[in-house]
Amino acid sequence: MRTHPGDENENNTSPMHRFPSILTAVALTATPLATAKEERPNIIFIFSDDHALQAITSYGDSRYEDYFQTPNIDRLAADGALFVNSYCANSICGPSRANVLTGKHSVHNGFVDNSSRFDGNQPTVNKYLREADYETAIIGKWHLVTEPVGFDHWEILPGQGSYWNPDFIQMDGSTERFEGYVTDIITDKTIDWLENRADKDQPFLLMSQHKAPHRNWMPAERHLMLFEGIDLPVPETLFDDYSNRSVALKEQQMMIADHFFWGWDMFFHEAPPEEAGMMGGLENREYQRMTPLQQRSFDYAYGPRQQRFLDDLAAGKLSEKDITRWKYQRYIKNYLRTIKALDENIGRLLDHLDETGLAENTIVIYSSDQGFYLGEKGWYDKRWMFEESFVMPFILRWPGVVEPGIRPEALIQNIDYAPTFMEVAGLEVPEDMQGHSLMPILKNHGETPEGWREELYYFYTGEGVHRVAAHDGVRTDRYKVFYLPRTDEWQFFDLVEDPNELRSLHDDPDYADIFSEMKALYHEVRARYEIPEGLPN
Ligand code: SGN
Ligand code: CA
Repeated sequence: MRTHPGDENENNTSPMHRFPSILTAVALTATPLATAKEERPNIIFIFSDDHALQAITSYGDSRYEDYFQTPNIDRLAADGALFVNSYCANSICGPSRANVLTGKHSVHNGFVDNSSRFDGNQPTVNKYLREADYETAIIGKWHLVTEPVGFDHWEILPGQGSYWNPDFIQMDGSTERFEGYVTDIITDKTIDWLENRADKDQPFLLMSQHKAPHRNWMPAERHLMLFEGIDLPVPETLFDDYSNRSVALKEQQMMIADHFFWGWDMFFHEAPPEEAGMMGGLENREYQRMTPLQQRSFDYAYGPRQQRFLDDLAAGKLSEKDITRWKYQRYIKNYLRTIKALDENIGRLLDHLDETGLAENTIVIYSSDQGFYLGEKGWYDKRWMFEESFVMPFILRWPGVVEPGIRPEALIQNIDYAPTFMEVAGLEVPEDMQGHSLMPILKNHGETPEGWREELYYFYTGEGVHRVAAHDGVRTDRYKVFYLPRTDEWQFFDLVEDPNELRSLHDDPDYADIFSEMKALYHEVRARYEIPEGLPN
Protein backbone atom coordinates (compact mmCIF):
# COMPACT_ATOMS: atom_id res chain seq x y z
CA MET A 1 0.00 0.00 0.00
CA ARG A 2 1.27 3.45 -0.81
CA THR A 3 0.79 6.16 1.73
CA HIS A 4 1.72 9.78 1.55
CA PRO A 5 1.64 12.66 3.97
CA GLY A 6 -1.96 13.73 3.60
CA ASP A 7 -3.85 10.49 3.90
CA GLU A 8 -4.83 11.11 7.49
CA ASN A 9 -6.65 14.24 6.40
CA GLU A 10 -8.67 12.51 3.73
CA ASN A 11 -11.99 13.43 5.39
CA ASN A 12 -11.35 17.09 4.90
CA THR A 13 -12.61 17.65 1.42
CA SER A 14 -11.27 21.19 1.12
CA PRO A 15 -7.75 20.95 -0.30
CA MET A 16 -6.88 24.37 1.13
CA HIS A 17 -7.74 23.11 4.59
CA ARG A 18 -5.40 20.18 4.16
CA PHE A 19 -2.37 22.11 3.10
CA PRO A 20 -0.93 24.00 6.03
CA SER A 21 -0.44 20.89 8.13
CA ILE A 22 0.98 18.86 5.28
CA LEU A 23 3.44 21.54 4.34
CA THR A 24 4.56 21.97 7.90
CA ALA A 25 5.07 18.26 8.18
CA VAL A 26 7.10 18.26 4.99
CA ALA A 27 9.18 21.25 6.03
CA LEU A 28 10.07 19.65 9.33
CA THR A 29 11.35 16.47 7.76
CA ALA A 30 15.14 16.65 7.64
CA THR A 31 15.58 13.68 5.32
CA PRO A 32 14.25 13.75 1.76
CA LEU A 33 10.49 13.85 1.52
CA ALA A 34 10.06 10.13 0.98
CA THR A 35 12.57 7.39 1.46
CA ALA A 36 10.73 4.11 1.84
CA LYS A 37 10.12 2.44 -1.51
CA GLU A 38 6.34 2.46 -1.15
CA GLU A 39 6.26 6.16 -0.30
CA ARG A 40 8.18 7.40 -3.28
CA PRO A 41 5.83 9.05 -5.74
CA ASN A 42 5.56 8.10 -9.38
CA ILE A 43 6.38 10.69 -11.99
CA ILE A 44 4.48 11.08 -15.25
CA PHE A 45 6.19 13.59 -17.49
CA ILE A 46 3.91 14.63 -20.36
CA PHE A 47 6.05 16.47 -22.87
CA SER A 48 4.78 17.91 -26.13
CA ASP A 49 6.65 19.51 -29.00
CA ASP A 50 6.49 23.26 -29.72
CA HIS A 51 3.53 24.14 -27.49
CA ALA A 52 3.45 27.94 -27.09
CA LEU A 53 2.28 29.48 -23.83
CA GLN A 54 0.00 31.71 -25.92
CA ALA A 55 -2.01 28.56 -26.63
CA ILE A 56 -2.52 27.44 -23.01
CA THR A 57 -5.52 29.09 -21.38
CA SER A 58 -4.20 28.87 -17.82
CA TYR A 59 -1.06 30.79 -18.77
CA GLY A 60 -3.37 33.73 -18.86
CA ASP A 61 -2.80 35.97 -21.82
CA SER A 62 -3.97 33.73 -24.61
CA ARG A 63 -5.39 35.93 -27.34
CA TYR A 64 -7.37 32.90 -28.47
CA GLU A 65 -9.19 32.20 -25.24
CA ASP A 66 -12.63 33.27 -26.50
CA TYR A 67 -12.36 30.66 -29.25
CA PHE A 68 -10.09 27.99 -27.87
CA GLN A 69 -9.36 26.60 -24.42
CA THR A 70 -7.18 23.86 -22.96
CA PRO A 71 -9.47 22.60 -20.17
CA ASN A 72 -7.43 19.53 -19.28
CA ILE A 73 -4.06 21.25 -19.06
CA ASP A 74 -5.88 23.93 -17.08
CA ARG A 75 -7.26 21.25 -14.78
CA LEU A 76 -3.71 20.17 -14.01
CA ALA A 77 -2.77 23.80 -13.33
CA ALA A 78 -5.77 24.30 -11.04
CA ASP A 79 -4.73 21.25 -9.02
CA GLY A 80 -1.02 22.02 -8.98
CA ALA A 81 1.68 24.61 -9.66
CA LEU A 82 1.95 26.61 -12.86
CA PHE A 83 5.42 28.14 -13.18
CA VAL A 84 5.02 31.54 -14.77
CA ASN A 85 8.75 32.12 -15.40
CA SER A 86 9.75 28.82 -16.96
CA TYR A 87 12.44 28.76 -19.67
CA CYS A 88 14.48 26.42 -21.83
CA ALA A 89 18.27 26.42 -22.17
CA ASN A 90 18.35 26.02 -25.97
CA SER A 91 15.17 26.53 -27.93
CA ILE A 92 15.02 23.49 -30.14
CA CYS A 93 13.75 19.98 -29.83
CA GLY A 94 16.72 17.61 -29.47
CA PRO A 95 18.80 19.95 -27.28
CA SER A 96 15.88 20.68 -24.96
CA ARG A 97 15.30 16.95 -24.46
CA ALA A 98 18.99 16.46 -23.71
CA ASN A 99 18.81 19.33 -21.16
CA VAL A 100 15.88 17.57 -19.49
CA LEU A 101 17.54 14.15 -19.29
CA THR A 102 20.95 15.35 -18.11
CA GLY A 103 20.21 18.50 -16.09
CA LYS A 104 23.04 20.17 -18.02
CA HIS A 105 23.52 22.94 -20.55
CA SER A 106 23.96 21.78 -24.15
CA VAL A 107 27.76 22.08 -24.37
CA HIS A 108 28.06 19.71 -21.41
CA ASN A 109 25.73 16.99 -22.66
CA GLY A 110 27.03 17.22 -26.22
CA PHE A 111 23.65 17.69 -27.89
CA VAL A 112 23.95 21.29 -29.09
CA ASP A 113 21.66 21.21 -32.12
CA ASN A 114 19.45 18.85 -34.10
CA SER A 115 22.44 17.51 -36.02
CA SER A 116 23.96 16.17 -32.78
CA ARG A 117 23.73 12.54 -31.63
CA PHE A 118 22.94 11.88 -28.00
CA ASP A 119 25.66 9.95 -26.18
CA GLY A 120 23.62 7.39 -24.27
CA ASN A 121 26.64 6.43 -22.16
CA GLN A 122 26.44 9.62 -20.13
CA PRO A 123 24.53 9.82 -16.85
CA THR A 124 20.84 10.67 -17.22
CA VAL A 125 18.09 11.11 -14.70
CA ASN A 126 16.23 8.01 -15.86
CA LYS A 127 19.38 5.94 -15.30
CA TYR A 128 19.78 7.25 -11.76
CA LEU A 129 16.13 6.55 -10.97
CA ARG A 130 16.30 3.11 -12.52
CA GLU A 131 19.29 2.24 -10.35
CA ALA A 132 17.22 3.36 -7.38
CA ASP A 133 14.55 0.84 -8.37
CA TYR A 134 12.19 3.11 -10.27
CA GLU A 135 10.68 1.52 -13.35
CA THR A 136 11.44 3.78 -16.32
CA ALA A 137 9.66 4.17 -19.65
CA ILE A 138 9.55 6.54 -22.57
CA ILE A 139 6.79 6.49 -25.17
CA GLY A 140 6.45 8.77 -28.19
CA LYS A 141 8.80 11.44 -29.48
CA TRP A 142 12.44 10.96 -28.54
CA HIS A 143 14.42 12.79 -31.23
CA LEU A 144 17.90 12.18 -29.85
CA VAL A 145 18.99 10.01 -32.82
CA THR A 146 20.65 7.19 -30.85
CA GLU A 147 18.46 4.59 -29.12
CA PRO A 148 17.19 5.36 -25.62
CA VAL A 149 19.43 3.96 -22.86
CA GLY A 150 18.38 3.36 -19.27
CA PHE A 151 14.68 2.71 -19.86
CA ASP A 152 12.95 -0.56 -18.93
CA HIS A 153 10.55 0.13 -21.75
CA TRP A 154 10.66 2.40 -24.77
CA GLU A 155 8.68 2.79 -27.96
CA ILE A 156 9.57 5.86 -29.96
CA LEU A 157 8.74 7.77 -33.12
CA PRO A 158 11.52 7.79 -35.69
CA GLY A 159 12.94 11.34 -35.86
CA GLN A 160 10.13 13.88 -35.98
CA GLY A 161 7.52 11.12 -36.37
CA SER A 162 4.24 11.40 -38.31
CA TYR A 163 0.79 12.64 -37.42
CA TRP A 164 -1.11 10.06 -39.41
CA ASN A 165 -0.68 6.29 -39.21
CA PRO A 166 2.65 6.76 -37.42
CA ASP A 167 5.55 4.34 -37.25
CA PHE A 168 7.07 3.44 -33.88
CA ILE A 169 10.53 1.96 -33.35
CA GLN A 170 10.34 -1.03 -31.03
CA MET A 171 12.91 -2.13 -28.49
CA ASP A 172 14.12 -4.92 -30.78
CA GLY A 173 14.95 -2.33 -33.44
CA SER A 174 12.01 -3.15 -35.73
CA THR A 175 9.53 -0.53 -36.89
CA GLU A 176 5.76 -0.98 -36.68
CA ARG A 177 3.04 1.15 -38.20
CA PHE A 178 -0.16 1.92 -36.29
CA GLU A 179 -3.29 3.21 -37.96
CA GLY A 180 -4.78 6.36 -36.51
CA TYR A 181 -3.75 9.73 -35.15
CA VAL A 182 -0.42 10.00 -33.38
CA THR A 183 -1.60 11.85 -30.25
CA ASP A 184 -4.32 9.26 -29.60
CA ILE A 185 -1.90 6.40 -30.18
CA ILE A 186 0.80 7.76 -27.84
CA THR A 187 -1.84 8.11 -25.11
CA ASP A 188 -3.17 4.56 -25.76
CA LYS A 189 0.36 3.22 -25.41
CA THR A 190 0.95 5.28 -22.27
CA ILE A 191 -2.22 3.92 -20.62
CA ASP A 192 -1.45 0.36 -21.78
CA TRP A 193 1.97 0.55 -20.18
CA LEU A 194 0.44 1.74 -16.90
CA GLU A 195 -2.11 -1.06 -16.96
CA ASN A 196 0.30 -3.84 -17.79
CA ARG A 197 3.13 -3.16 -15.35
CA ALA A 198 4.26 -6.35 -13.65
CA ASP A 199 4.96 -4.90 -10.20
CA LYS A 200 2.36 -2.27 -9.43
CA ASP A 201 4.11 -1.35 -6.17
CA GLN A 202 7.30 -0.28 -7.86
CA PRO A 203 7.48 3.49 -8.33
CA PHE A 204 7.94 4.66 -11.91
CA LEU A 205 9.10 7.45 -14.16
CA LEU A 206 6.98 7.52 -17.30
CA MET A 207 7.80 9.99 -20.06
CA SER A 208 4.86 10.33 -22.45
CA GLN A 209 6.12 12.53 -25.25
CA HIS A 210 3.98 13.89 -28.04
CA LYS A 211 4.68 14.98 -31.57
CA ALA A 212 1.92 17.59 -31.48
CA PRO A 213 1.81 20.51 -32.04
CA HIS A 214 4.94 20.30 -34.23
CA ARG A 215 4.99 21.35 -37.88
CA ASN A 216 3.21 20.46 -40.26
CA TRP A 217 0.25 20.78 -37.88
CA MET A 218 -2.02 18.04 -39.21
CA PRO A 219 -5.27 17.81 -37.20
CA ALA A 220 -7.13 14.68 -36.19
CA GLU A 221 -10.17 13.83 -38.34
CA ARG A 222 -12.57 14.86 -35.57
CA HIS A 223 -11.09 18.39 -35.49
CA LEU A 224 -10.93 19.15 -39.18
CA MET A 225 -13.93 21.48 -39.03
CA LEU A 226 -13.00 23.29 -35.81
CA PHE A 227 -12.94 27.12 -36.26
CA GLU A 228 -14.83 26.89 -39.56
CA GLY A 229 -16.13 30.34 -40.49
CA ILE A 230 -14.19 32.06 -37.68
CA ASP A 231 -11.26 34.45 -37.96
CA LEU A 232 -8.88 34.04 -35.03
CA PRO A 233 -7.21 37.14 -33.50
CA VAL A 234 -3.95 38.29 -35.07
CA PRO A 235 -0.88 39.23 -32.97
CA GLU A 236 0.10 42.92 -32.86
CA THR A 237 3.49 42.26 -34.42
CA LEU A 238 2.48 40.12 -37.41
CA PHE A 239 3.90 42.80 -39.72
CA ASP A 240 7.05 43.59 -37.73
CA ASP A 241 9.63 45.47 -39.85
CA TYR A 242 12.58 44.31 -37.67
CA SER A 243 13.84 47.84 -37.15
CA ASN A 244 15.82 48.79 -34.03
CA ARG A 245 17.24 45.31 -33.61
CA SER A 246 20.03 43.18 -35.07
CA VAL A 247 20.12 42.69 -38.85
CA ALA A 248 19.93 38.97 -38.03
CA LEU A 249 16.19 39.40 -37.51
CA LYS A 250 15.77 40.17 -41.20
CA GLU A 251 17.93 37.25 -42.27
CA GLN A 252 15.98 34.43 -40.65
CA GLN A 253 13.72 32.17 -42.69
CA MET A 254 10.77 31.58 -40.43
CA MET A 255 8.26 34.11 -41.67
CA ILE A 256 4.63 33.27 -42.18
CA ALA A 257 4.68 35.66 -45.15
CA ASP A 258 7.69 34.19 -46.95
CA HIS A 259 8.68 30.78 -45.64
CA PHE A 260 5.67 28.53 -45.71
CA PHE A 261 5.52 25.75 -48.26
CA TRP A 262 2.40 25.65 -50.36
CA GLY A 263 2.01 21.86 -50.05
CA TRP A 264 3.66 21.04 -46.71
CA ASP A 265 2.32 23.97 -44.69
CA MET A 266 -0.73 25.13 -46.65
CA PHE A 267 -1.98 21.65 -47.66
CA PHE A 268 -2.49 22.37 -51.38
CA HIS A 269 -2.08 19.44 -53.73
CA GLU A 270 -1.36 21.29 -56.99
CA ALA A 271 1.49 23.74 -57.75
CA PRO A 272 1.03 27.32 -56.51
CA PRO A 273 -0.24 29.99 -58.92
CA GLU A 274 2.43 32.61 -59.51
CA GLU A 275 0.53 35.51 -57.97
CA ALA A 276 0.44 33.69 -54.61
CA GLY A 277 4.20 34.22 -54.17
CA MET A 278 4.45 30.92 -52.33
CA MET A 279 7.23 28.40 -51.93
CA GLY A 280 6.43 25.25 -53.86
CA GLY A 281 8.68 22.24 -53.72
CA LEU A 282 7.68 20.44 -50.58
CA GLU A 283 4.62 18.24 -50.77
CA ASN A 284 2.40 17.23 -47.88
CA ARG A 285 4.00 13.89 -47.06
CA GLU A 286 1.53 13.39 -44.24
CA TYR A 287 -1.35 13.36 -46.73
CA GLN A 288 0.46 10.65 -48.64
CA ARG A 289 0.46 8.46 -45.51
CA MET A 290 -3.32 8.60 -45.12
CA THR A 291 -5.73 5.86 -46.10
CA PRO A 292 -8.12 6.76 -48.98
CA LEU A 293 -10.91 7.22 -46.43
CA GLN A 294 -8.82 9.57 -44.29
CA GLN A 295 -7.83 11.50 -47.41
CA ARG A 296 -11.50 11.91 -48.27
CA SER A 297 -12.31 13.54 -44.91
CA PHE A 298 -9.26 15.74 -45.28
CA ASP A 299 -10.19 16.89 -48.78
CA TYR A 300 -13.79 17.42 -47.72
CA ALA A 301 -12.59 19.90 -45.09
CA TYR A 302 -9.79 21.65 -46.96
CA GLY A 303 -10.99 21.46 -50.59
CA PRO A 304 -13.62 24.23 -50.41
CA ARG A 305 -11.34 26.43 -48.24
CA GLN A 306 -8.52 26.18 -50.78
CA GLN A 307 -10.90 26.91 -53.63
CA ARG A 308 -12.24 30.07 -52.02
CA PHE A 309 -8.70 31.32 -51.53
CA LEU A 310 -7.67 30.49 -55.11
CA ASP A 311 -10.79 32.22 -56.47
CA ASP A 312 -10.14 35.39 -54.46
CA LEU A 313 -6.53 35.35 -55.55
CA ALA A 314 -7.44 34.94 -59.22
CA ALA A 315 -9.99 37.76 -58.93
CA GLY A 316 -7.22 40.05 -57.61
CA LYS A 317 -9.07 40.61 -54.34
CA LEU A 318 -6.09 39.93 -52.07
CA SER A 319 -3.29 42.32 -51.17
CA GLU A 320 0.08 40.96 -50.03
CA LYS A 321 -0.96 41.52 -46.43
CA ASP A 322 -4.27 39.73 -47.03
CA ILE A 323 -2.34 36.72 -48.29
CA THR A 324 -0.18 36.75 -45.16
CA ARG A 325 -3.31 37.03 -43.02
CA TRP A 326 -4.81 34.07 -44.85
CA LYS A 327 -1.66 32.02 -44.25
CA TYR A 328 -1.72 33.02 -40.61
CA GLN A 329 -5.30 31.77 -40.26
CA ARG A 330 -4.48 28.51 -42.00
CA TYR A 331 -1.47 28.06 -39.70
CA ILE A 332 -3.00 29.04 -36.38
CA LYS A 333 -6.17 27.03 -36.88
CA ASN A 334 -4.25 23.88 -37.71
CA TYR A 335 -1.82 24.48 -34.85
CA LEU A 336 -4.67 24.85 -32.35
CA ARG A 337 -6.53 21.88 -33.83
CA THR A 338 -3.54 19.66 -33.05
CA ILE A 339 -3.55 21.04 -29.49
CA LYS A 340 -7.23 20.22 -29.16
CA ALA A 341 -6.40 16.53 -29.58
CA LEU A 342 -3.44 16.88 -27.24
CA ASP A 343 -5.55 18.45 -24.52
CA GLU A 344 -8.28 15.81 -24.92
CA ASN A 345 -5.70 13.07 -24.57
CA ILE A 346 -4.19 14.65 -21.48
CA GLY A 347 -7.72 14.58 -20.05
CA ARG A 348 -8.03 10.92 -20.94
CA LEU A 349 -4.78 10.12 -19.14
CA LEU A 350 -5.77 12.18 -16.07
CA ASP A 351 -9.12 10.35 -15.97
CA HIS A 352 -7.31 7.04 -16.08
CA LEU A 353 -5.13 8.09 -13.13
CA ASP A 354 -8.25 9.11 -11.19
CA GLU A 355 -10.09 5.90 -11.98
CA THR A 356 -7.20 3.65 -10.97
CA GLY A 357 -6.29 5.65 -7.87
CA LEU A 358 -2.84 6.27 -9.31
CA ALA A 359 -3.45 10.02 -9.25
CA GLU A 360 -2.98 10.10 -5.52
CA ASN A 361 0.72 9.23 -5.42
CA THR A 362 1.76 10.39 -8.86
CA ILE A 363 3.39 13.66 -9.79
CA VAL A 364 2.04 14.71 -13.17
CA ILE A 365 3.95 17.29 -15.17
CA TYR A 366 2.95 19.01 -18.38
CA SER A 367 5.66 20.71 -20.36
CA SER A 368 6.81 21.21 -23.93
CA ASP A 369 10.35 21.36 -25.35
CA GLN A 370 10.24 25.12 -25.99
CA GLY A 371 7.85 27.94 -26.78
CA PHE A 372 6.83 28.95 -30.29
CA TYR A 373 5.87 31.95 -32.40
CA LEU A 374 2.21 32.16 -33.28
CA GLY A 375 2.67 35.05 -35.69
CA GLU A 376 4.48 37.33 -33.23
CA LYS A 377 7.21 39.21 -35.14
CA GLY A 378 5.68 37.68 -38.27
CA TRP A 379 7.10 34.28 -37.35
CA TYR A 380 6.38 30.63 -36.82
CA ASP A 381 9.07 28.31 -35.31
CA LYS A 382 11.38 29.08 -32.32
CA ARG A 383 15.21 29.23 -31.80
CA TRP A 384 15.45 32.86 -30.60
CA MET A 385 16.08 34.02 -27.08
CA PHE A 386 13.07 36.34 -27.46
CA GLU A 387 10.38 35.47 -24.97
CA GLU A 388 7.90 33.50 -27.10
CA SER A 389 10.42 30.77 -27.92
CA PHE A 390 12.60 31.02 -24.80
CA VAL A 391 9.68 30.19 -22.48
CA MET A 392 8.47 26.68 -21.78
CA PRO A 393 5.23 25.62 -20.14
CA PHE A 394 5.82 23.88 -16.82
CA ILE A 395 2.87 22.69 -14.76
CA LEU A 396 3.27 20.20 -11.92
CA ARG A 397 0.59 18.47 -9.84
CA TRP A 398 1.50 16.60 -6.69
CA PRO A 399 -1.53 15.83 -4.53
CA GLY A 400 -1.00 16.44 -0.86
CA VAL A 401 2.34 18.19 -1.33
CA VAL A 402 1.94 21.00 -3.84
CA GLU A 403 -0.73 23.49 -2.96
CA PRO A 404 -3.39 23.58 -5.72
CA GLY A 405 -3.49 26.60 -8.00
CA ILE A 406 -0.16 28.19 -7.05
CA ARG A 407 1.80 30.18 -9.62
CA PRO A 408 5.47 30.21 -8.61
CA GLU A 409 7.47 33.13 -10.02
CA ALA A 410 11.01 31.80 -9.57
CA LEU A 411 13.13 31.74 -12.74
CA ILE A 412 13.31 28.07 -13.67
CA GLN A 413 14.84 26.21 -16.60
CA ASN A 414 14.64 22.75 -18.16
CA ILE A 415 18.00 21.81 -16.58
CA ASP A 416 16.10 21.87 -13.25
CA TYR A 417 13.83 18.92 -14.04
CA ALA A 418 16.44 16.17 -13.59
CA PRO A 419 17.58 17.48 -10.17
CA THR A 420 13.91 17.71 -9.14
CA PHE A 421 13.25 14.10 -10.13
CA MET A 422 16.36 13.05 -8.20
CA GLU A 423 15.08 14.68 -5.05
CA VAL A 424 11.59 13.30 -5.53
CA ALA A 425 13.13 9.82 -5.66
CA GLY A 426 15.04 10.52 -2.45
CA LEU A 427 18.40 10.71 -4.25
CA GLU A 428 21.18 13.21 -3.94
CA VAL A 429 21.57 15.59 -6.87
CA PRO A 430 24.89 14.77 -8.59
CA GLU A 431 27.42 17.61 -8.48
CA ASP A 432 27.73 17.81 -12.24
CA MET A 433 24.04 18.53 -12.81
CA GLN A 434 23.82 22.26 -13.46
CA GLY A 435 20.16 22.76 -12.64
CA HIS A 436 18.53 23.04 -9.24
CA SER A 437 15.81 20.91 -7.71
CA LEU A 438 12.46 22.72 -7.65
CA MET A 439 11.60 21.03 -4.38
CA PRO A 440 12.28 24.11 -2.19
CA ILE A 441 9.79 26.08 -4.32
CA LEU A 442 7.22 23.29 -4.33
CA LYS A 443 7.47 22.93 -0.57
CA ASN A 444 7.43 26.67 0.05
CA HIS A 445 3.86 27.38 -1.19
CA GLY A 446 5.47 28.30 -4.51
CA GLU A 447 7.39 31.20 -2.98
CA THR A 448 10.89 31.79 -4.32
CA PRO A 449 13.31 30.59 -1.65
CA GLU A 450 16.20 32.70 -0.40
CA GLY A 451 19.28 32.28 -2.60
CA TRP A 452 17.40 31.04 -5.67
CA ARG A 453 19.08 31.90 -9.02
CA GLU A 454 18.57 35.43 -10.31
CA GLU A 455 19.41 34.89 -13.96
CA LEU A 456 19.10 32.30 -16.70
CA TYR A 457 21.66 31.36 -19.33
CA TYR A 458 20.57 30.62 -22.91
CA PHE A 459 22.52 29.23 -25.84
CA TYR A 460 21.59 28.55 -29.48
CA THR A 461 24.12 27.40 -32.10
CA GLY A 462 22.46 28.60 -35.27
CA GLU A 463 22.01 25.43 -37.31
CA GLY A 464 20.99 25.75 -40.97
CA VAL A 465 17.21 25.29 -40.81
CA HIS A 466 15.44 28.69 -40.68
CA ARG A 467 18.78 30.53 -40.73
CA VAL A 468 18.55 31.94 -37.23
CA ALA A 469 21.96 33.30 -36.22
CA ALA A 470 23.75 31.74 -33.24
CA HIS A 471 23.45 33.69 -30.01
CA ASP A 472 23.78 33.25 -26.29
CA GLY A 473 22.71 35.41 -23.42
CA VAL A 474 21.42 36.04 -19.98
CA ARG A 475 18.00 37.05 -18.67
CA THR A 476 17.14 38.43 -15.25
CA ASP A 477 13.62 39.14 -14.06
CA ARG A 478 13.74 42.44 -15.95
CA TYR A 479 16.57 42.58 -18.49
CA LYS A 480 17.85 40.43 -21.28
CA VAL A 481 21.17 40.62 -23.05
CA PHE A 482 22.46 38.40 -25.83
CA TYR A 483 25.42 38.35 -28.15
CA LEU A 484 25.46 37.35 -31.85
CA PRO A 485 28.96 36.32 -32.97
CA ARG A 486 28.10 36.35 -36.68
CA THR A 487 27.41 40.06 -36.73
CA ASP A 488 29.42 40.83 -33.58
CA GLU A 489 26.38 42.53 -32.05
CA TRP A 490 24.85 42.85 -28.62
CA GLN A 491 21.12 43.00 -28.11
CA PHE A 492 19.70 44.38 -24.91
CA PHE A 493 16.05 44.61 -23.81
CA ASP A 494 14.12 46.07 -20.92
CA LEU A 495 11.27 43.59 -20.57
CA VAL A 496 9.18 45.84 -18.37
CA GLU A 497 9.26 48.83 -20.72
CA ASP A 498 9.26 46.78 -23.91
CA PRO A 499 7.63 43.38 -23.35
CA ASN A 500 7.44 42.66 -27.09
CA GLU A 501 11.22 43.22 -27.43
CA LEU A 502 10.93 45.65 -30.31
CA ARG A 503 13.88 47.90 -29.47
CA SER A 504 17.38 46.92 -28.46
CA LEU A 505 18.78 49.46 -26.00
CA HIS A 506 22.46 48.55 -26.34
CA ASP A 507 23.33 52.02 -27.60
CA ASP A 508 20.89 53.99 -25.47
CA PRO A 509 22.92 56.27 -23.13
CA ASP A 510 20.18 56.15 -20.48
CA TYR A 511 20.76 52.43 -20.17
CA ALA A 512 24.56 52.44 -20.42
CA ASP A 513 25.16 51.43 -16.79
CA ILE A 514 22.71 48.60 -16.64
CA PHE A 515 23.83 47.39 -20.06
CA SER A 516 27.43 47.08 -18.83
CA GLU A 517 26.24 45.33 -15.69
CA MET A 518 24.33 42.84 -17.82
CA LYS A 519 27.36 42.24 -20.03
CA ALA A 520 29.46 41.59 -16.92
CA LEU A 521 26.79 39.22 -15.67
CA TYR A 522 26.82 37.44 -19.03
CA HIS A 523 30.56 36.75 -18.66
CA GLU A 524 30.15 35.69 -15.06
CA VAL A 525 27.33 33.28 -15.84
CA ARG A 526 29.23 31.82 -18.79
CA ALA A 527 32.19 31.20 -16.49
CA ARG A 528 29.92 29.66 -13.86
CA TYR A 529 28.47 27.19 -16.38
CA GLU A 530 31.89 26.60 -17.94
CA ILE A 531 30.84 27.67 -21.43
CA PRO A 532 33.95 27.62 -23.66
CA GLU A 533 35.08 30.89 -25.21
CA GLY A 534 34.16 31.35 -28.83
CA LEU A 535 30.86 29.50 -28.58
CA PRO A 536 28.32 29.53 -30.01
CA ASN A 537 29.24 30.05 -33.61
C1 SGN B 1 11.92 20.55 -38.95
C2 SGN B 1 10.91 21.61 -39.30
C3 SGN B 1 11.38 22.95 -38.79
C4 SGN B 1 11.69 22.86 -37.33
C5 SGN B 1 12.69 21.75 -37.08
C6 SGN B 1 13.06 21.57 -35.64
N1 SGN B 1 10.74 21.68 -40.72
O1 SGN B 1 13.12 20.77 -39.62
O2 SGN B 1 10.37 23.89 -39.03
O3 SGN B 1 12.25 24.06 -36.88
O4 SGN B 1 12.14 20.55 -37.57
O5 SGN B 1 11.95 21.13 -34.91
S1 SGN B 1 9.81 20.59 -41.47
O6 SGN B 1 9.64 21.08 -42.81
O7 SGN B 1 10.48 19.30 -41.43
O8 SGN B 1 8.56 20.51 -40.77
S2 SGN B 1 12.19 20.48 -33.52
O9 SGN B 1 10.94 19.91 -33.09
O10 SGN B 1 13.23 19.51 -33.69
O11 SGN B 1 12.56 21.55 -32.61
CA1 CA C 1 10.32 21.31 -30.58
